[in-house]
Amino acid sequence: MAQMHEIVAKFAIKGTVKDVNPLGNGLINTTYRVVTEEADAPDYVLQNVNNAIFPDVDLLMHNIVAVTGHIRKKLEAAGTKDLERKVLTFVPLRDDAKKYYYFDGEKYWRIMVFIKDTVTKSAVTPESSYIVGETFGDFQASLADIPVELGETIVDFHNIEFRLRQLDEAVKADPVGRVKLVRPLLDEIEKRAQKMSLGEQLHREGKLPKRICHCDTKVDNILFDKDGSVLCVIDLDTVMPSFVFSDYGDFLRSAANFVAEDDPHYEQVGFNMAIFKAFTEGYLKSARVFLTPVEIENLPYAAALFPYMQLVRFLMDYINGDTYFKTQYPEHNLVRATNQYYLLKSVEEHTPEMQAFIAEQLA
Ligand code: GN1
Ligand code: MG
Repeated sequence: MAQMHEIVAKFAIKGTVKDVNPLGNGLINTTYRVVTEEADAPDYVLQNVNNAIFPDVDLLMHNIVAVTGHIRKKLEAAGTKDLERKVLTFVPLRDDAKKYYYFDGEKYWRIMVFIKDTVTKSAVTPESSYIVGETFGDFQASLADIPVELGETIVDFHNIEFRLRQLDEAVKADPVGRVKLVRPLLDEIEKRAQKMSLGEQLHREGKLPKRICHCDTKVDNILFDKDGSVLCVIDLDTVMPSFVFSDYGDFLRSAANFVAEDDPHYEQVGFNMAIFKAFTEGYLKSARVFLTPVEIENLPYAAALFPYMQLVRFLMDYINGDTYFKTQYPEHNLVRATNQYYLLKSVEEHTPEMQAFIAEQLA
């Protein structure tokens, strides 16, 4: 870990480094906890940003610093208590207070303050889903007036037409001979391709705006306090302009599945309407003021779009020989894709019920 200590030393942190230990289970970046000696110095989170996935780390850190700074200002203005635990704080370099990442010639590094006594979850209750819905509505609302323009950290990240084209290319190339194993799933994807491209079509017709969204609203990307209340949203690499569907749909994809996204017990996969209802109620409470009728009307579409998109992405990675998502065993991406397919089917079955619930909320 000697090399880690040298990297940490580049940043303007307080205190003396005692230890650097692995932390968390993200599929993309690698994360460490930096433990400091002194009681009055915070611990830190050191992260190596995956440059293969995020090609423009400069733009990415510019987005993140703008977003966290904007949220912090609003929390301050509102007199929020316990502010340090409600927004991430990134640390600049010791010799350049304007720069928030360090390139060691090979890898990109950044450091943020470690927030103490937090709980992360991969499952939520209806009660916490309501609060999370409200949180993401607030997150989008509070970024609506950010005074700088944000870039796309991954171009076309949640563009389903683009993802389908990528899948097509993977199938044509078939680099590791796996296409023959996934024909039925490819057929299921193809059947729905037109319908699932609705968001992009509406956008082309000028009927659907892009707003600043989080774009990775999994339950594990929220820090909760010990009492279950939401502290803050983390993992901001994908904060960028997108359809509000991204945050709404991607949260439901992870939270309203009865099982984890890589659970191979497909008969247990399903869309949890209690979570859907609580989350939607909370989301509409804070987001109603800025959502357009087209956005609201298509929330059930968003609930289907994200299992669909993740099915496409996991399957594409399986076909490509597991080059994108970290995997623990050879069929991991196929299991994930199949799981998402069953979730999609369950969402589709619940569409009329979702529509009725949303209409009821607005009445
Ligand atoms: C990735 O790294 P992690 O787990 O937060 C991915 C998301 C997927 C998610 C699926 C940049 O997020 O889009 O929904 O895995 N992030 C990127 O678990 O591709
Ligand atoms: Mg993430």
